[in-house]
Amino acid sequence: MTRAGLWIALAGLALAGLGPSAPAAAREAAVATPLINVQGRDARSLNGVWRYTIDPFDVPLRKPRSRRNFFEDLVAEPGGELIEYEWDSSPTIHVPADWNSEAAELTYYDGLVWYRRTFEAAPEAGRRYQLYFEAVNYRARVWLNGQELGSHEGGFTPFAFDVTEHLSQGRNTLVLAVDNRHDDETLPARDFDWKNYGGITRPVWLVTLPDTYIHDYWLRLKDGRVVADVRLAGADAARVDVAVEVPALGLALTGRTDADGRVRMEAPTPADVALWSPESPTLYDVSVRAAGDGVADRVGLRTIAVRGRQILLNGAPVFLRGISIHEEAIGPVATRTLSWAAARALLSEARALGANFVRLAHYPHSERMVRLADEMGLLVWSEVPVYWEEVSYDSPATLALARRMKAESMTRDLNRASVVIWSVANETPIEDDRNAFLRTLIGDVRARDDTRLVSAALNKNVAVGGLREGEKRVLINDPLGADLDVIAVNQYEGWYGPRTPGEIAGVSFTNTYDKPLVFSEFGAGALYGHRGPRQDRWTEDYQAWLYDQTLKLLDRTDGLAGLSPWILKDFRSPRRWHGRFQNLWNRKGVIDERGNRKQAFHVLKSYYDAKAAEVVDE
Ligand code: GCB
Repeated sequence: MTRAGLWIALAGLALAGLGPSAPAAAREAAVATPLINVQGRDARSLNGVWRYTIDPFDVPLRKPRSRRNFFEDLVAEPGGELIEYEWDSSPTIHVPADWNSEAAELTYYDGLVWYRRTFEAAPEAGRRYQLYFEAVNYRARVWLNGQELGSHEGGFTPFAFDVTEHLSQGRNTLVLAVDNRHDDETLPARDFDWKNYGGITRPVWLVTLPDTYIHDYWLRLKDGRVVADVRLAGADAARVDVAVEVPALGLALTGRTDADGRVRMEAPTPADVALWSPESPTLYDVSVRAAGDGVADRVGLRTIAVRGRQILLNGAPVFLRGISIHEEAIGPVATRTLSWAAARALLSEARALGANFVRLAHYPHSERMVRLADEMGLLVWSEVPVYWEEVSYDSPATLALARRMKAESMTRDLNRASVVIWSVANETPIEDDRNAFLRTLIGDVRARDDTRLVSAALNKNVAVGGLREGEKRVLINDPLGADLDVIAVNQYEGWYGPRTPGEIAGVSFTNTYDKPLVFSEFGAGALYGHRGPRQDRWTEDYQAWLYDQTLKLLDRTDGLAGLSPWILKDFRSPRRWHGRFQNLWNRKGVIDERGNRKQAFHVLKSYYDAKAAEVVDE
């Protein structure tokens, strides 16, 4: 199939997945999302040692000439033509990894890097093959055996190519051009407060599929029923028998796909279902079978909803004892790429803090993180990098990109019980273009998933004037609040601006919406081990004082449904220049980069331990 043909086929599938009742806006947004749950399939890892070469001037892409086209993987013949590269002698790099952590000279490299690996294959007739990338930051162009398969933009979501027509018997050469530069129309745009780790940062797979295969599925509770959607793709997806089974519940759903390869099946919720919750994160073995294909998964069943200012998990009020987390491993090297152990270490530290909720900021984290959150009992806030005011809110291309990113992230994680809040943005300006942009995104999210909550981390609100000395009242009245289920606010009283933690006592926040309120960020920078009078910035004591005062402010705030302070761990950020305390690290972690706990960790832990012991009023 040609590249255009492939995308048309996939776009058709995505449209079908939205269902007949999807509103027009969502139908326009339909995009090609890749198949899901690769590890539940016949998937071969293409991780390991690859070759790389930097290309800071984008030469082969701008001025293609055979002797330097990396994707052709040419080898010079003795006495032959000049070839100005040699893959087999190029330096090596791990996949998955960010290139910055792989070689000292790449620590601060932002630009184009070429990657190559070879692999042996023995494709069989009647099978389908897909190359699946869990994430490449930021742009990727992909060639297999010299043929360009396509490209992908966005550093945190999966994409795939059907390579059935391109795979050779024997040796195959896979080449990627990976560019991590950002501009005004990318997401995020040019300025963001984390390290722009480049590269093939998440695993790569070659997936073998039957000619007709299970593309995606979604099992959830809805209105007292277990509902399963399954979408098939490939040669013969129409009018095929499908079965979804949860043996431990004695549940067997069966159905037959429609002309588009889709089927919805449902049954009453079994009376003996053990609902998923942080206290008891039950996951059920689930099997999906159709047309000779089969996929296994482990899925939790629960409901999430709001009632007035409360968030209800399985019908009962829940207080979100949260912490924000960047996807960066604990340890002095601080890589973006998380092994299972590194992901578990981050989430274990959140559990040790007494958290039942993690804000996975500011982009979709790896599938490992959400699968572990399912297993470990942590509720998840999942976000896309529509971040700060530099985003081009008036750009149709940027909007299309945001819609695709959100769709890719959602489709991947629809079966994860841990994910309860879809966030569409962080700290965006109150202006018409932004409102229209985010409303479109919110419309898409609701059309794709009517079983979860929608939020965005807001920050600009109106301070009320004419108050007594030392008093500051903030009305949370961003107009976007009308479109959200959960109002979330980032605020830095006592850190940015002239106020100190001692003055937080005069601050109050009033939520003008009759909706749950979450403080999605607050915090202060502190260098681990730097102690002193609490008035001194950058001491652990200042940070602990700010936590203490802010938690009191939160307790005075009506309708508070949770918090996710900024942040679990100190993280790399090249816009944090203070030579003594930062050295290109954002120091707002309650643990440092090696995992040492600061004083604020203990303040927050005591608060969470007390909260966990409270009975939330019905
Ligand atoms: C924010 C941003 C977060 C920053 C943080 C800070 O409001 O949402 O990405 O890292 O403040 O440290 O300033």
